[in-house]
Amino acid sequence: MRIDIFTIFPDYLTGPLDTSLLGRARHAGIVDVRVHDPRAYTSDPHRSVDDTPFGGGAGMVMRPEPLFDAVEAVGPPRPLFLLTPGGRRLDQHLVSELAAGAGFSMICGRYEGVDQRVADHLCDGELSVGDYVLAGGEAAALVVVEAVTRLVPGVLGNDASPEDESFTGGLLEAPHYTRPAEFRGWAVPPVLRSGDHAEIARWRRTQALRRTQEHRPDLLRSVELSPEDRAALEETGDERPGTMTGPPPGATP
Ligand code: JF5
Repeated sequence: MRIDIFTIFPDYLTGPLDTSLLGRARHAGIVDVRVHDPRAYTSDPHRSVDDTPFGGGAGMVMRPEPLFDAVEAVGPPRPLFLLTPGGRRLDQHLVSELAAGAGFSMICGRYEGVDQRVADHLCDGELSVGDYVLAGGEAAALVVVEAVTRLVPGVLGNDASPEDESFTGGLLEAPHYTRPAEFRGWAVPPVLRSGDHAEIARWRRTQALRRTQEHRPDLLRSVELSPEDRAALEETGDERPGTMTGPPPGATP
């Protein structure tokens, strides 16, 4: 997979791209991430990449010429996205689609703005990583690269597929625990140490359902729930033996 990134701050990306999973995947030749600086494609003596906005106003706007010249010189893989808070929101579905392709590219905008002709006549789409404003698209580009490349076969360090993890099946993950079995008085849920794998799978499903209901009820609406799932969600999760202090709500006195 090839991913090209256009940024006026290439140094911002080098550390993350050379580190950990992604660094190893690049070194192994599984992913080919190329960073390009539009400033290198300027021809004016000042090598300027921005200019004042037509119509007035604060801040500077990224000039179209260096971006068009850089993209046309490099011939990056398409689709080419402009990273901006106004773009299509990245989600795990889009991440999987990008991971299934041969590559894509991104232009990092700056918060003041990018000449509109870049979005209109150079890019194939605009992409957002969330409803907040960054100083530039660089951190957003790293989010996209990391989410996509971890799905590329051979990138994940272990042999477990990423299938089991958060958002697959549309639910948040069940909680994880490791040793010690008791830490500062907090015990690991006994079911996880029972060796009963069917019971453990049921417990994890229930935890995933309840967590999703609690933190992301919007996700739950697009999940197919079995009768067992519905039953697990209807229980409060508080019915540990010995903790009941009164009748359940609505009980007949
Ligand atoms: C940017 C204009 C680019 O802030 C972002 C961003 C937020 N979510 N996804 C991307 O990019 C930088 C800001 C304003 C253009």
